Amino acid sequence: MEGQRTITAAAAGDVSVDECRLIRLRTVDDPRGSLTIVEADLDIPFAIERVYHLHGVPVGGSRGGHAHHRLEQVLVAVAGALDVVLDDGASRRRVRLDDPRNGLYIPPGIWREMESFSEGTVCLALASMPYDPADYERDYDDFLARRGS
Ligand code: T46
Repeated sequence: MEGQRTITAAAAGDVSVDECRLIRLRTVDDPRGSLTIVEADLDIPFAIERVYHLHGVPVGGSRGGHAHHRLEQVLVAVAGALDVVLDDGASRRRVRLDDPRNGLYIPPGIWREMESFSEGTVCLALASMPYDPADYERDYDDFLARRGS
């Protein structure tokens, strides 16, 4: 994880969607199946404070529609597939998560929407902070204004 930028809350206002990236997670394959590993501060660039997973989302359903002021996350489609739409107020990227060996790192300051869930999708989220409703930006116009867009 060398050379990566440390993102503070103050810097989150100028984070680009290019700073979201897929992390190929270490995986051990053998005849019994595969085992994928995530160690905090080793495989992903933060200490994990919280874990949750999304499941039972209707096919084609969507979630999200917010940004975070300070939270860093890694999302992993441990089963099924979904699209994550990333938006920094100037640019958008769509990333398909359909491989349990891939984690999508999302820094603070990025608007995200999750769409196009397939049947039986389970999306694991590894989060850098405890749950804090005050960390959410849920109004897209406010988000754009804060980003100066
Ligand atoms: C994100 C995407 C990927 C809690 O009580 N604790 C928690 O840790 C979380 C994550 C949620 N909640 C409650 C708050 C709401 O009453 O669960 C309910 C659903 O949360 P929300 O509408 O924020 O769910 P999503 O799927 O839109 O967003 C979630 C995360 O909240 C968010 O941080 O990036 O997944």
